[in-house]
Amino acid sequence: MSRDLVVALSGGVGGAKLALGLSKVVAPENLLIVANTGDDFEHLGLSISPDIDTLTYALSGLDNQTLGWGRRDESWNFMEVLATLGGPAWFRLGDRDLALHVARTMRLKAGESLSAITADMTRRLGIAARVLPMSEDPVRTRVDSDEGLLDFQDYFVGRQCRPVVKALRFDGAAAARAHPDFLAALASPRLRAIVICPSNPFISVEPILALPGVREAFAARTAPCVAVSPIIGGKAVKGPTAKMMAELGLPAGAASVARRYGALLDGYVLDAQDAAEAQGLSARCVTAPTLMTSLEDKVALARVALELADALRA
Ligand code: FO1
Repeated sequence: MSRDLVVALSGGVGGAKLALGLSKVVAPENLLIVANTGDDFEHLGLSISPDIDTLTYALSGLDNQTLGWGRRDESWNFMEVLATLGGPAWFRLGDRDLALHVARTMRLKAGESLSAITADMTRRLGIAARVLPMSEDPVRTRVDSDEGLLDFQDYFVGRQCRPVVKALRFDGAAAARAHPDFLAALASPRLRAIVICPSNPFISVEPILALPGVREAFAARTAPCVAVSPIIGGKAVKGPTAKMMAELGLPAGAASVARRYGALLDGYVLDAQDAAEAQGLSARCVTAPTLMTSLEDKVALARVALELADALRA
């Protein structure tokens, strides 16, 4: 049986970029992209799954590359009128983006599973790879901060990551079931590689790892796990990763993320700027350009990650 199945863990903008790169080099039937749902929340009566949305838009080429979230070619009439009616305007939903949230909410209320809805919507948007929510059960990241216990989007968008993070909680994770297709893929004899995308480890990857059975599945893996550093030159490409590391008392830098993942990692891809950080890491390290601006950058980095995994498996 040939080992051709790639399982990618993704959240946020960096994750979606590498997922797009992977989707160009791995046949769609061999690529499973597991999406973090810890950022999900209910807003305006809508069930919103930001990391699924960011993946969906990136993989379908509909993403707003300036904002990093939401759609390109967007209009904001709904938000404009909502504000005049006294509705909350802090979390911005574009007119076209809104349709996705309304359709998802309607189908969830009708009893359809999040994974079935996601499979149908990504298919309709021309995406061949599989985007799979990490769980069908609710998991909610909450931020224990100097401004109190905050829902994730309140911290991330409402307060623009300003509060000082003391701890993160993944409410519901202990009772949630990792999606069975995710666990099955990790245990598959077809598994070629697990790729942890350059997402924020704390808010995008650790909610996935917090699901019962996931860390055990990683420990029993029969194929290498490779992570791509979300830190370049000691700074996060986007978002609060570096700030969170400082506030959580972790040394800044790419090596700190690899140490955080610990024994889950067999390989680690760092940016050339951080080559010195590879010293002393147990994972096999390679350096490569990890800033992804063009599609070519994303494809090249995906190839580096998979080549490292293939070398580790040889
Ligand atoms: N991020 C913002 O910084 N401001 C927003 O108004 C905002 C709206 C939004 C709407 C839909 C969606 O799927 C994502 C949205 N995001 C927004 C990004 C979101 O908060 C993040 O993508 C994740 O939760 C963190 O990775």
